[in-house]
Amino acid sequence: MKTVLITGATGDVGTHLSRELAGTYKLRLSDRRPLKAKNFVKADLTKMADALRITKGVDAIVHLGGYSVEGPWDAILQANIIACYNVFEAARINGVKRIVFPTSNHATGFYRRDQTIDHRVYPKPDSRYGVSKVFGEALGSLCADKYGMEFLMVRIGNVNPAPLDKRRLSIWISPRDIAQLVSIGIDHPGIKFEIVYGVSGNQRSWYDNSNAARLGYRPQDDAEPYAQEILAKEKPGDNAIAEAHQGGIFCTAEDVPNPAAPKKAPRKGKRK
Ligand code: 15L
Repeated sequence: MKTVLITGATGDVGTHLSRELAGTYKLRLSDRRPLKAKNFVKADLTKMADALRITKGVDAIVHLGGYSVEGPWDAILQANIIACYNVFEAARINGVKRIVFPTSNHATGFYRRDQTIDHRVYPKPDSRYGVSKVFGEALGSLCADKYGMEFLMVRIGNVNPAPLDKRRLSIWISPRDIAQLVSIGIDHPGIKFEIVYGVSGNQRSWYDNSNAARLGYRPQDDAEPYAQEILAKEKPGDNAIAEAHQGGIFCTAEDVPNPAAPKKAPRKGKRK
């Protein structure tokens, strides 16, 4: 059984993947935040020493750790650029060849919704966050060409048990479908550097995901059965730029609420 490191294991996607992949691989889970699990190792990946320690002796890495939405530049720089560099470099030093990198639909979020894009389009990030994902893709490409490392870049839409809104009807991916794609990334023998879209088989998809199909991806889910209920609830949007582009509000917002951020403690002495 392969030993697989999952960074960012306490996040939403990390939690889904740890559950879905538990019987298939020997998982080593890691995060900055604590997790009560025997196979957990705490690490701050902005520190190279931590990256070196947790990547030792694994067969593959699923590097989910990072800042997962638009936010302040320093947070993105530390979590998505410095930490990503440390993980890829630590993998190279420790001889770990295979990395699955969850990039994002926000690496290409400034493509319009009336366009269908495939894995060969040039990036059009919609945010600093999107730029940081393009950095990860570029660094992976360098490591593949220069050092013979192997990467599956999964431009994830939105992982959830069910799609959340109209935009997500086009980019949703179910937990079992993302697990299938990640398994392809870990096990497919021929991968050098590949980009795929992390979406289920959605009828409203904006992606030509033929590269994923070529690697054997057969999504089991489709957002369409949820469409009627979601569209009935959806109010017409008043942000024309967000509505026209695949990245939605990431195209205009300077900050998108980070569901993973620790809650602020209430100020002392403040009355209710
Ligand atoms: C992402 O890349 C984020 O990580 C996730 O939290 C969602 O916001 C998702 O994109 C999305 O576009 O819905």
